[in-house]
Amino acid sequence: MDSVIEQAWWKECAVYQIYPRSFFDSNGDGIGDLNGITQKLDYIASLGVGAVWLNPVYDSPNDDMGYDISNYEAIMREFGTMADFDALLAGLHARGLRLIMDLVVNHSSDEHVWFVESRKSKDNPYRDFYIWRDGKDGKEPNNWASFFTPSAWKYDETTDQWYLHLFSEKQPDLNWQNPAVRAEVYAMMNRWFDRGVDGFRMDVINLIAKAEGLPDGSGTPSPEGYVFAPEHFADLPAAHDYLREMRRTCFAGRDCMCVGETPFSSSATGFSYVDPAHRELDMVFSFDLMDIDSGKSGKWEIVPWNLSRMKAIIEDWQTALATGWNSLFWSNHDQPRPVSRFGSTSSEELRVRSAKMLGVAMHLLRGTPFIYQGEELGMTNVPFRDISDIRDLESLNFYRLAAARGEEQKAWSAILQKGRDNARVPMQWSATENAGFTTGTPWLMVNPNHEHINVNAAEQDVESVLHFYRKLLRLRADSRTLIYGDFALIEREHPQVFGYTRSLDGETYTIVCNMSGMSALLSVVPNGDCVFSNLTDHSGSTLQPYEARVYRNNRN
Ligand code: ISL
Ligand code: CA
Repeated sequence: MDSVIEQAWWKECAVYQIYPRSFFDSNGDGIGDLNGITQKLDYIASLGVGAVWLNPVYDSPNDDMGYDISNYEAIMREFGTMADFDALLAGLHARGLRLIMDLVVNHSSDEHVWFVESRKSKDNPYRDFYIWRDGKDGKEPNNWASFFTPSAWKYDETTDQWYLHLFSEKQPDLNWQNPAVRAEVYAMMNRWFDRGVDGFRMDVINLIAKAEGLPDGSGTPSPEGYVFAPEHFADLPAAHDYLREMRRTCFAGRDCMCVGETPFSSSATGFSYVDPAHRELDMVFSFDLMDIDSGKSGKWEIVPWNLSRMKAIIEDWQTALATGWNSLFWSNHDQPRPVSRFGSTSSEELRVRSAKMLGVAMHLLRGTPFIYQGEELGMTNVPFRDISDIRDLESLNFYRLAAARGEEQKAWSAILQKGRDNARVPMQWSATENAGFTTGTPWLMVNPNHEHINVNAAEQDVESVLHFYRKLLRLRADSRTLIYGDFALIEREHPQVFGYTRSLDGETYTIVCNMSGMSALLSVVPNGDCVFSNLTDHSGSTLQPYEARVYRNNRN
């Protein structure tokens, strides 16, 4: 180990991500809630994680499922009360679990009082909390495309100006150039810290600074004629300045962590955020792996993923952040289910085996593993019947635009593979109606496969993905080498096997994973004993389809 590597709780634990709307409904209204999470705390603790990250639980009109916040210091009514929140926090802390909150401050809801004021008049004290511009010849101030709608601008009649929204029209971008905005955000964060939360996951935090003069993007226009221009809003120097200011103002003297979601960032840029020399963030969520099956026009242009590219991405990030720290994840609330995407659902046996293999491949890398709810069961993508089953605005907007071009068939097949609702259907607790998630009508359909993929069934089956995940987390938690050891890629040219070593103080772990549905011959059988595997028979130089093995070699 690099002796300069600082030890920290957030490096040693795994984090369980909870999408509160879909975790557990305690009062039968079909919507998951805080009390529902509190009722499941023993389950969460049983996984062996050390922290929980909650997707946004703040007051919100839910245009983008809580990522449009109308009050940063109130709990969404459907999720409960501040007293429920305090009870959840106390319950987590009583079990030695830390709580990481979502921080969504690139934008607010248009129903936030700041924006309600801001849009009233050009001289309103909150006017400069957002980014307002005059139109050009009756059109948008520039050609920027938004993530969710054709244009990133919305005209507002009251003052005859346009406001910027990189996401939906109900998510106006905050103006971080304004020191008053920054002061409000930092004060709000400090109040949450004072309440006892242990960290933040920072939504699109590398987008908070926009290029001076808001220049037009020069890339290829969308069919609607707008240009997606991250060169003018991602990773700008001012974003680093703001994050350093935030670090000083909110984190000094606290043992808290932050992980920034950073779309578009390269590994070099990622390192610039987590570089211990001027630590702005503790970790970043990179998108390189999540974009591995996206074509030039973005996520909906689906291309097959390829193992050599996957190895290159992982090696790149592991190497670039060797003196920093990585986050490790196969999915989250924005991504399809990993077993459907990178493993196999062709049989029940292979679903279980490949879900376990993916866990091994990711969690023993150098970094902090994040587990998205249901991953520990090997939950799969969802057989949505048609667009009326979908609730996510990203998929709905994409479908609407595609339909206008007569391409709804193509759009639908892309939504089935990559739509965000695949991850957002209710957690599968039991084989009973609605997967045991609610006694009412769930806000989003449950996956019919809850009849065999569910927590109850997994608890009773010693061979389940769930039991395997518990063992995997324990393996990592008990080993300094697996936490802090150096990474090196092996089986570099192998077309099926992803392999690497982790080494510390003379001990080496070797991890080999067959990422394919065909048996694979290892070029070299690793030294040492096979101490962990997803198959009971794990000898020799041939890996079965989706087999994973962990070897340990200790020369001391
Ligand atoms: O979800 C995506 C791809 O399907 C991304 O484009 C996503 O919008 C982007 O990664 C930012 O995500 C975050 O901010 C969004 C919110 O909708 C996502 O849920 C959140 O994770 C806006 O707040
Ligand atoms: Ca509820």
